[in-house]
Amino acid sequence: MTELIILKLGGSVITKKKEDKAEINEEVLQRIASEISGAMKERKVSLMVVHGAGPFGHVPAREYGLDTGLRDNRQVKGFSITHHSMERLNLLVIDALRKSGLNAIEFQPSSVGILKNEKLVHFPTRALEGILRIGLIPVAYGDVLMDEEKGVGILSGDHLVPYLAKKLNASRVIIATDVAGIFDSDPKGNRNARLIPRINSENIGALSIGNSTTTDVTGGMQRKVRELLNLEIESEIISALEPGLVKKALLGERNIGTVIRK
Ligand code: ATP
Ligand code: IP8
Repeated sequence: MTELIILKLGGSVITKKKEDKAEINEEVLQRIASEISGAMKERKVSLMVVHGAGPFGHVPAREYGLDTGLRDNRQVKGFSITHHSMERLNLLVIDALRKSGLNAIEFQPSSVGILKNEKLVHFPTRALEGILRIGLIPVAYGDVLMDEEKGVGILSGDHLVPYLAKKLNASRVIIATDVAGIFDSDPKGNRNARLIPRINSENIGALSIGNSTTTDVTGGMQRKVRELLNLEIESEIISALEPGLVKKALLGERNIGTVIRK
């Protein structure tokens, strides 16, 4: 297989997460899609996209308490509502990618994945490998899943990305979000926060990394960094709000955000 890149599009970029509204940022999403398309014309790589949820997933998941396990029947309805909302978002992302000429297709996590105590323990990838091999771009997302211990649970895109990167032997992971990378403290709360160009197991302890400032049931930035630090593959957190950076990252440019490597 050609070199594989996994690109995570953060919910804070593609949706109105700041306003807690289940709507997409249409212009930003279309601009990112055209950057991906531009990069794919210049460089032959396989690409898998995973996108986050923003309010499409986090708001109903919180409302129905899906992040704390299955306790009553009302949550079964919540499962269906949350998943359906994620499918709507997924379709909008795929529409944007297809409009830019990319052959993107949905890859639905809840129909194949199983969690155990919030950890992904089963996610068959044979179909995914075939899809990538013929040049399609599978687009997965954070979703509600069966959880063998808790009944139901939330699979964050931030958990799925490192899992797949390892299993599919990706060469690079790019996490596109709404800030320029990881700062020594949340840049949204501290104007003097400093961008940290590289994070490893030695300097992580000195940084104050928080959750998201909006509704987020999966642990926000803190979890992203923790998950990526455990990965043997290099990853980089970049801003997708700055035009051009997604394209640069896909073309192989490094050190444009925060590079994470154990
Ligand atoms: P989603 O989880 O919906 O896909 P996302 O991945 O785009 O969304 P968040 O999980 O909301 O993004 O994480 C991004 C947010 O993390 C930033 O908007 C910022 O406010 C917050 N954050 C907290 N601490 C830090 C830090 N030390 N450095 C950078 N961002 C931080
Ligand atoms: O935004 C969360 O995915 P994430 C998925 O990638 C749901 O953490 C359903 C809340």
